[in-house]
Amino acid sequence: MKHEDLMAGLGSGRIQKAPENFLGRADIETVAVEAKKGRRDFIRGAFAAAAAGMGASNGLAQGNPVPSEGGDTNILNLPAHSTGLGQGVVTDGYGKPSQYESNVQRRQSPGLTQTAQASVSFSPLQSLFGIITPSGLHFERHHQGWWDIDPSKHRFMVNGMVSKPHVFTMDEIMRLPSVSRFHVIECGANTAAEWGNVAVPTCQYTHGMISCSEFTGVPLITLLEIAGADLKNGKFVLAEGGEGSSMTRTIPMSLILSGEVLVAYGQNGEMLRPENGYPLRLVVPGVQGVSWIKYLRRVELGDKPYATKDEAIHYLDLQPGGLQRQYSILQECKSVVTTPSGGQVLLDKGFYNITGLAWSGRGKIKKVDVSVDGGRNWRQARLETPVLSKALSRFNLDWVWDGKPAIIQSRATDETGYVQPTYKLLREVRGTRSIYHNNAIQSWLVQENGEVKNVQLS
Ligand SMILES: Nc1nc2c(c(=O)[nH]1)N[C@H]1C(S)=C(S)[C@@H](COP(=O)(O)O)O[C@H]1N2
Ligand SMILES: [Mo]
Repeated sequence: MKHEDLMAGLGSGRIQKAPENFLGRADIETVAVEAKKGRRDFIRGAFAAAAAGMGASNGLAQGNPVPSEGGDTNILNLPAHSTGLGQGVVTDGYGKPSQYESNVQRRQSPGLTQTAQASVSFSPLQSLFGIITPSGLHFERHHQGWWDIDPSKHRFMVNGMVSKPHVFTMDEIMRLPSVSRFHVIECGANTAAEWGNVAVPTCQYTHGMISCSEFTGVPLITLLEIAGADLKNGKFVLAEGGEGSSMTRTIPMSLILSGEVLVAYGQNGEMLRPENGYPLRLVVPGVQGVSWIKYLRRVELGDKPYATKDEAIHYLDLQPGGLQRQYSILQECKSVVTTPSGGQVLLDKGFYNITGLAWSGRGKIKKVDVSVDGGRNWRQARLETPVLSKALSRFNLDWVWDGKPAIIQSRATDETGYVQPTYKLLREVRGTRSIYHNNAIQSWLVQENGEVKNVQLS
């Protein structure tokens, strides 16, 4: 984009935020109740009502505009913060976001499940920058509720095909040589609702079961070696969670031998959050979220896959011919445009920064192409640094909206050359009745009135 174009566009390109930025908790509950009664269109209606009722309270300048006749008091008069005394240090021993950002929240999808202990909350992707998910906005997936476990009593056992079975305390683990790495975790069921057709209105709900953090911990291989693991005959590790869900997953030894799998206690520079497995969780880069066992209490080394309940009857991919695919643990290359995205409203013609996220369970992102005409023409987006393996990557692209309908898509390619598929291509192979591993290209329709809608192209 040329400098003159940018300057000409200043003052235009305003965006109204997606409705979850101003839907209150009570509104969400009403939506959930109505959805339970089978009123599927109610969700959409509630979002529309919230959008219509949005006032200046959301902290946007468009609710507090610069008067065209001049004389803007916001620049002419000195505000209190320019003349008075601010607040002192340690007003809050653990800082919080601004009061004007209080609607940036992880949220439960209205009507998705009736039990909060066996549910999901989605990260507000449309409100985040860069690649790191603030820990308080990390998505959550619990099968049996979350706990805040006393680390002094937490134990981690290594047994199975090992010569010296060992029970570690947290102190022991945290004394060992540690590594810190940035990785993305995506639930295998991310975007699950969209397999058959468009189901949810905004990218928080289409793609929000994903988060990216810096994790700190000890490579699992180190702990196995301390326990005298039989690395010649041991081919699989069973990892077990400590809370009531008895979440157990088989991890192939090949992933562990590379040193990539971590027994982690740190997340974004501090201890893990209780919702994310405090005090110990498994980090399995590139692999679907369910294998990232939280409240990790045991690993067992064995010589074959364990076919646990969460591998034999859940987390299967139903194929078009009726067969079930098992152990499809890798998260393939995928991307999503987070702005403009569903529920947002473009208020002007003119310059917009198209931005989004891309990732691959196979390694680094090589490039992201963006289309604004439903896939006829593509332009390569700018990949922002750092571009890390098995982590989120941020892309940006300049765009001038001419006020006509536009269909915005992103298509990611990873370093292995794998290209993110269209819905048409994915459904040819996988059918429409799957739950997991939907990595299709997402389409957002910008309508002439500026409203952005979730659509699927056939
Ligand atoms: N112990 C335990 N570990 C677990 C789960 C669980 O319910 N219990 N859920 C799994 C699933 S399905 C996902 S997607 C991730 C979610 O991790 P998060 O809640 O930190 O986002 O944790 C996995 N590990
Ligand atoms: Mo998950």
